[in-house]
Amino acid sequence: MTNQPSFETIRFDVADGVATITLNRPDKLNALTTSMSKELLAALKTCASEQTIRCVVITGAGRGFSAGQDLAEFGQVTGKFSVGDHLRHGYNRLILAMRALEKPIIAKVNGVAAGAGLGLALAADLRIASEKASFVTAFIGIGLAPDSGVSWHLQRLIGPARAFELLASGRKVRAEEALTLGLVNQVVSAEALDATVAAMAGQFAQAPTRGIGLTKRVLNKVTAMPLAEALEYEAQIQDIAIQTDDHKEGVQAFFEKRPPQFTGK
Ligand code: LHQ
Repeated sequence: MTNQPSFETIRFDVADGVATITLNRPDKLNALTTSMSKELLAALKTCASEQTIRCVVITGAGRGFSAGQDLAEFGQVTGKFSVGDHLRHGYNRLILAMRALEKPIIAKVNGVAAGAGLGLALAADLRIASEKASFVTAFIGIGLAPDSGVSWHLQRLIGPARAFELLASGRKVRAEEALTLGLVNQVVSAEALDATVAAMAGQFAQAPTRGIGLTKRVLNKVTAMPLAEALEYEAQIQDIAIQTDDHKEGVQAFFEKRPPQFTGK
């Protein structure tokens, strides 16, 4: 990739097919501002359009992943402000862009993920957490209901009763409990987090990207379908997947008894 966009509130680094987006307001635990949401959306657009990017990692600088909406910025709004519009123009677009990105997204959860920051972590395809990570729904702490897709993702991941308990109490869930609940895929020591995620992202960057993208498309779609429709949708998507170069390469490599060389096409 030649022209990497430059940002103020996030870092955007691309190397070896992996784009790493780092929320970069460490003094405020990477609390999300309007400019940060805009920059995140722009970075995700680049991830979608740039063919050489085959995996995305989202993480936070410093000791937090993200403490959610920056409450100082939010506190400054006056006049005819609509929180609904704030969500529609900001977090809703961001969460939808993450789900629509047909490339794997790993949330590297280095520290606390709260409110809309939790929303970002949950909208990723996988969550790898440091033992120092924690998860706080946070909305109820300021008298609010969930937003940023947290209601939708949380109850699918851990079930409605557990989701309700976490949303209604706002209590902090530490990494080990998050693993037991199914909120994260893996917990590793803080020292091992970078290497664990780098190894996983490196594997995804060599994987059949279109097949992974279509997998994501199927999972997104079938969740709202009855079985018969889901089966039909799978059949339609498989008609697309079977045309990819990586499918042909996978079958050929199998018969030639060699490791496949996937190009992501
Ligand atoms: C913060 C924040 C923060 C600003 C820590 N903002 N500075 C959408 C639309 C509209 C409205 C509202 O919301 C939403 C979606 C949402 O995200 S709602 C949820 C918003 N987030 C929260 O309510 C979480 C507030 N933060 C906390 O509860 C704690 O900070 C957590 C549990 C995340 C971490 O606790 P600690 O590890 O003890 O850190 P800390 O509280 O000491 O924070 C460190 C610094 O970060 C501190 O600044 P300072 O200058 O005093 O060192 C905090 O003020 C700042 N910070 N969260 N959301």
